[in-house]
Order: sequence, then structure tokens, then C-alpha cells
Amino acid sequence: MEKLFDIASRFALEGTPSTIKPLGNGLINDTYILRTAENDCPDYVLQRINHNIFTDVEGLQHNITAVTNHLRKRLQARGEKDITRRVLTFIPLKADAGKTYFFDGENYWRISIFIPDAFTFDTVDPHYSEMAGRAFGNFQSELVDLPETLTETIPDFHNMEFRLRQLGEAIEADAAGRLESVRPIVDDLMRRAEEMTAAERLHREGRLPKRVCHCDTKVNNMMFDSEGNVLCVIDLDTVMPSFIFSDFGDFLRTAANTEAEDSPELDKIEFRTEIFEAFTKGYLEVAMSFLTPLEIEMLPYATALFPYMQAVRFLTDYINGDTYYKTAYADHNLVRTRNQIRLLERIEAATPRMRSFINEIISQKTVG
Ligand code: GN1
Ligand code: MG
Repeated sequence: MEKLFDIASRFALEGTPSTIKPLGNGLINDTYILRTAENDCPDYVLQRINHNIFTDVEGLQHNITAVTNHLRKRLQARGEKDITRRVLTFIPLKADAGKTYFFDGENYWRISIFIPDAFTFDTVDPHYSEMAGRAFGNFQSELVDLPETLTETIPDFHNMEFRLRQLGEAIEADAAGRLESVRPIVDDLMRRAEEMTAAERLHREGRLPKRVCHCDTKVNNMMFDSEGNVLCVIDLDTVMPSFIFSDFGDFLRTAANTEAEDSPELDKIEFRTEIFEAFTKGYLEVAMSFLTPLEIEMLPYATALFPYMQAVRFLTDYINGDTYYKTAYADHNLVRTRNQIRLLERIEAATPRMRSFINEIISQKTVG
């Protein structure tokens, strides 16, 4: 803790840090809440950036600064109040105002303003889901004209061909001796490889662009106020150019699963159609203005792609001996893998219904 206070003292904070405690349940970074002694000073979120995963911290913080500044300008231009509740604000270093991260010789740290009276949810009802759809649509649409070019903070992050290659390498190495026990799961995933790498092929053919998106639209990466209004999108580490429908698919992966992503109760896993429909309605209301017909057509594909990609990533990590995701017990990544495959099966079964729902919305919009 002493050390955390020392790190905090490097940043140009308002007020005196009084307590620092762990916050949240992310799988990658370590997050703390830093309270200040004074009532009229903000509290802060202190984060250790996992630089084994985000190897280019400079590029990462450059992206985040570009994105948050752009969003802030938009909010200001619209005359919005309470701007520090509507976009994340990163604090510069005392010694170098151009930098929003501190390297202590071993780890990288950053601090942003804590948003009080704000909530994240691990599950949502249709009402919240529709608002989240609109909010992610807005987030993407605000970033359509971002002047800066963003770096890929994790190269090939949502590249399904790359994720399958990583699985192939894990199988090849079998570093933890776990391969034999998961052979049938590997086969089950490989069977879908061709279908699931469609986006990469379309991109190479020049038919599918990459655009700035969030790339980690887990349901708990959106903040709401106490009245249930969307405040802002958080967890911006992975904001980068990718397939725009990534954000759509990844949100539904967590929000439309009746179970948490690591629930072992496979029989309870359903794909919540009402969440899909509400989210799609909210999202398309905004996103129809900038999506191409092909991007719209691929929304059901994206919905299947994300549980699939996550299953491949969890399984890869399991075979590698749990080197990437935080785990709480030996089979944690395997449980997550099975969970995501079951969700994928549910989504595959729901695909015709998803298609007709999307078509219905589109035809209403184009007629009305
Ligand atoms: C990681 O940090 P967190 O928990 O929001 C991961 C996502 C996965 C997610 C699975 C940088 O996100 O891509 O979808 O876990 N982030 C990174 O829960 O790998
Ligand atoms: Mg998160």
C-alpha cells in the first residue's frame, strides 16, 4: 500500500490521497480506488497496466488520450454538463504533463477520475440493453471522424485467423500436458474454423473495412447513473481499428448469456433473445447511419464469432497452462471454454430468428 501511495504522488491529483483499495473484477489489469481526504476533490481510479499484454504502453495511452479528448470535445460542443462523468479523464504526471502513465522501474501505472454514483452491471434487462446498444452505437459514431490514427494496442486482437494460429501453436507445444484431455473440444472448434474466419477474408478482398471500435464491450464496461441513464463507456485499452461489428457481438456474448462466462452450469445457458432484440434495436437506431449493408448482414455472424473466439482464446490459455487470463482454480479456463461453446450452440440455433429480426428493423427504417 505504501508503494501505491508513492505512485499516486507522481500524478497531478487534486486533494490528498487517504485510502487505496482494490476495485472491480477485470481479468487483465489490477485496479484500485483511491479516495481523497477532501470532500470537494475527486476520488480516483489507480490502475496497474498489465504490460505483458499491453507491451506498447506509450501507444496504448496515446490511443486513450486521443479518444477521450475527441469525445470530450464532442460533449463540450453539445453543451453537456458533468463532463467528467461522461468521459474518462486521465491525469498527467506532475513531472511531465505530456504523459499520463508512470513507470516505476517495473510496472506501468495510470490514474483517472473516479465517477461517483455510477454503476456497472454484470447482467442487464432489455431496457438497459437497448440503452447500451444506443450508447455503443454513439461511441462508434463519435469516433468515425477521429483525426488520429490509432495503433493496434494488441496486434491482431480480434483477428480470428490469428487466434486459431495461437491455438495451433498451443497444441503443438502442449506445454502443460493438457492437450489429450481436450481433443474433442479442439475438434469441435476446428470444425467451424473456415466459417468463422470469413471476416478476415472479406477484409483482404477489400469488402470489409476496419474502423475504430471499443473491442471489449463486455456488459460491465458501461457505466450508468442512479437513474439508469448511460454515462460513459469505460475500459478503453482495446479501443483500436477492428471490424465494427465486434462491439455488437462481444456485448451480446456477455449480456445475452443467462449465465456468467465462467459458469459451469451448462444446462442453464441460454441465449437471451429479448436482450438481443433490445440491444439490436438501440444499436441500429444509431449505427444504421454509418454501417454498410455487408456490416449489417454480418451482425448474426458477429454474435456467433465472439463466443467462438473467446472459446478459442480460453482453450488456448488452458492448453498453455493459464498464462494469460487470471484464474481462480485449475480448470477455470476449461470451464470458460465449455461455457462459451454452449453459448455458441445456442446462438447458432437462434440465427434465423436474429436475421429476420434485423431485416424487420431495416425495412421499418427504410420505409418510415
Ligand atoms: C479480458 O480485462 P477484461 O476482463 O475486461 C480480455 C477480453 C476478453 C475478456 C473475457 C485485453 O477483458 O478480450 O473478452 O477478458 N481483454 C484482453 O472476459 O485480453
Ligand atoms: Mg472490464
